[in-house]
Amino acid sequence: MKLLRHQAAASERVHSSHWGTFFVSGRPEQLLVRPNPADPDPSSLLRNIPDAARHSARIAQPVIRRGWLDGGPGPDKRRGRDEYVAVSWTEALDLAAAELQRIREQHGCGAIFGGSYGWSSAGRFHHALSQIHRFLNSIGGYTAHVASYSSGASDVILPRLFAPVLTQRTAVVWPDVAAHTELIVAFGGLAVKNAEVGAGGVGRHTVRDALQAAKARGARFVLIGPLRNDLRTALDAEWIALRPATDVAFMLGLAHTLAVEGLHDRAFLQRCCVGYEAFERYLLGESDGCPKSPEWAEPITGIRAARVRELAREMAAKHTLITMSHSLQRAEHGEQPVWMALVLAAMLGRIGMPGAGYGYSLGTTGNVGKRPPIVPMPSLPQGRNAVSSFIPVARLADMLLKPSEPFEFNGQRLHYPDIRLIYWAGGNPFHHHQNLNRLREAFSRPQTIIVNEPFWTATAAHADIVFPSTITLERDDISGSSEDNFLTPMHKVIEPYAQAKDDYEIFSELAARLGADGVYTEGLTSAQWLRRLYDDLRAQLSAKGHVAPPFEEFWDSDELELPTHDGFAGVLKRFREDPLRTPLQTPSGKIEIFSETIAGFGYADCGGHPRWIEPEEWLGSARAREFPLQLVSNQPSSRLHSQLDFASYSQETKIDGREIMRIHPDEAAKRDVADGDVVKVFNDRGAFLAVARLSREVHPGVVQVPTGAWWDPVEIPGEPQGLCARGNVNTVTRDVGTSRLAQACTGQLCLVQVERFRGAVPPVRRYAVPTQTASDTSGTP
Ligand SMILES: Nc1nc2c(c(=O)[nH]1)N[C@H]1C(S)=C(S)[C@@H](COP(=O)(O)OP(=O)(O)OC[C@H]3O[C@@H](n4cnc5c(=O)[nH]c(N)nc54)[C@H](O)[C@@H]3O)O[C@H]1N2
Ligand SMILES: Nc1nc2c(c(=O)[nH]1)N[C@H]1C(S)=C(S)[C@@H](COP(=O)(O)OP(=O)(O)OC[C@H]3O[C@@H](n4cnc5c(=O)[nH]c(N)nc54)[C@H](O)[C@@H]3O)O[C@H]1N2
Ligand SMILES: [Mo]
Repeated sequence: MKLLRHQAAASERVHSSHWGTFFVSGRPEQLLVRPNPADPDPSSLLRNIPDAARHSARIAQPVIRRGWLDGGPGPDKRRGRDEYVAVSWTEALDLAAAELQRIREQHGCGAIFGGSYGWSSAGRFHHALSQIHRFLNSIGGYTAHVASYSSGASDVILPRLFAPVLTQRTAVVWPDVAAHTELIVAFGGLAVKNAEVGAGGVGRHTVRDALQAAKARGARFVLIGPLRNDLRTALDAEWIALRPATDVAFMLGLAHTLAVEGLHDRAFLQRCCVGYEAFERYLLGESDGCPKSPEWAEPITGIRAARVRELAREMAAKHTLITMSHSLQRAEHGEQPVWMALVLAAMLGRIGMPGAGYGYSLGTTGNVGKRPPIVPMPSLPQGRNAVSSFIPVARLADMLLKPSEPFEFNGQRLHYPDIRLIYWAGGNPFHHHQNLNRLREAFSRPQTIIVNEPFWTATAAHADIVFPSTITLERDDISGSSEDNFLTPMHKVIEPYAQAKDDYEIFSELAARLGADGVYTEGLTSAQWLRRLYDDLRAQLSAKGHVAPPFEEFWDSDELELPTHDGFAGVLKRFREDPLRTPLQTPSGKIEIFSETIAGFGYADCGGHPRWIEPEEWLGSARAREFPLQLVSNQPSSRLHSQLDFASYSQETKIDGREIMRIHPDEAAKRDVADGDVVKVFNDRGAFLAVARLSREVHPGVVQVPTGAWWDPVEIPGEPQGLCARGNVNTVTRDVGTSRLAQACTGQLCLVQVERFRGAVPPVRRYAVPTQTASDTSGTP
């Protein structure tokens, strides 16, 4: 264990973010940011920090929506279109506490939706999600959510087949890839830009170097996906540009070749897996009369059968690693590719060998595939939630629009709770959710919506009560990720903006008004909490025989490097050696190629083994006649989701404030669209504007626009639902679950049409207070 110092200048303070550690100094309006010199590949996202702290997008004081203030709580279609009235902290806190109390008394705590999904900011103590959950638990509980937008399908299915998503993230570690892998078949790629971030912080960015080391040793890369730049050009990858959403058909073609040519590892399938026989009957067409041969797959995927066959043979001959990005499962029937890739890796028989097998989600963030620390990172205890109702996270709008209606989830029949109050802190549903016009309708239903936010996001602009939160630079904290072995002090660098308060302070004030401050704060200041969290970590380390320095020494350093262990890779190695003595945590103790449990649920959209199920929105569906382009809405390269979208680096990747849409030149020509034209991207759910960029790195039939532009629908003639002028992709995505099993987010893909925008182009509005704020009655300091 080591304390590290990196010779920060006297004026600099060490700080951290989801995209890395940095040193900061300078004026709040224009901060000077220097990446951690010990980081071999610091993230460019740091360039969004200098001008963020005092941007006009900051929320300056507590505000109340005019309609709520005048008319009281209740459903209201003006949400998102109303003006705001500035009030004092006391008034806002009194109103919010009284409303929480009213809902609690009249409807019970289950009527409060506090799931509050979102990435929030780095920092173990001030982590907004931990704070809001602890607060709501202290006053009686809340309706929660399960799983994530990132890996909602895998979160549910992988533990039944292999291991929980968090566990399997170390199934294959980067040092082993660098040293051993001969062939990397990457479904959805291994985009280095995605590895720039990691929830909680990234001590060292190591993915680029690991890929390069594998390449230098002679590893070959195959990229399977619609976009060429999902793998670095320096890796000389072969690009197999298949139609999006058809990977399962492609994989079945590979599996079929392995099976008929006897290239599958029968011994491994026998020893370490269950259910191969049932799957093979489907694969060979014995159960349904349709062999899943490469010829069968070709018209679905668009990939020549001969190419599939060659690749299958090469995969069997080499030390092969299959990786898969989360994106494939953030789509209709997203459970299937996750499962099918596991089956393919099992057939190759190298699961549990270093640098081979199945590296699900490797590369999707900077910390997947690192050796994890030997103790969990410190975290704020959540208390106990006395309410048992929950939703799968992406069923948010369904819950609000269909109270009391039944739905299926993971073998259970549940009912949507009747939500009267939403409280959000640390997330942006008007970024992350699909079909935003529908979400706006859903957000008109509750009686009250409360949001804590540092910035005027579309979510804040749909709330009734808005509390201005501080950003991390305005408070002391400790950062660290449970998958990374660096703990970093985050020093307060600047004073809170205007009247902003820490979430901890806001919730303490509310808890006090609701008679729960003792439970929520335990009588501790935030400085005392930091010390407690650190001391807990110290005690855990000490129990494992490691001596960590006292808090003061840690606080004076720049990083604490923690010891690591071999993670799930080590577990899999032992499992492979002796599956009976060291079983997996699945029902059979083995890898489940056939799952009796899932088969027992009787779902038509997710059966007992993986299969090709045609989605409703793909290039081969009837709907594609009307909306013939598949929109890939992937993660942005210049920001984390919607965070700091207004800041300078994010803005550099736009044109006149609008997102860029990449399109193949042939598709552009069909539509008379030239490079640089403003285009309308639309379907029957909505429309947004973007700027066309012609690119041969995009599969024909596909257009790509990154997520993260702040939703800003402008009402113009001829566009009854408005048109998002900045280019938020979720204006057009589809709000439907992956299947009855996981009910997960399917936002990555949807069908659209594109045309040159011929009207007067509406300007992109400034990132600032939505509509006109009534004159400040409280007096901003
Ligand atoms: N179409 C489509 N949609 C997608 C995806 C996709 O691939 N395609 N991907 C999905 C995925 S994987 C994810 S994870 C989600 C991400 O969705 P989110 O996690 O909701 O997105 P963020 O922009 O990170 O939102 C975090 C919010 O927290 C606020 N915040 C930061 N720090 C603090 C703080 O200290 N206190 C408070 N109160 N607030 C704070 C930020 O200002 C920001 O508004 O999006 C999903 N949506
Ligand atoms: N810079 C940056 N990095 C990030 C984030 C960010 O916002 N910014 N967000 C982080 C988060 S929360 C998450 S969950 C991860 C998400 O990690 P991922 O889900 O892996 O990331 P995406 O960029 O959404 O998708 C990766 C690629 O998948 C490809 N793809 C889409 N559909 C298909 C398909 O049907 N088949 C195949 N073969 N490929 C397909 C697309 O070409 C896309 O570029 O990224 C993390 N990293
Ligand atoms: Mo995510």
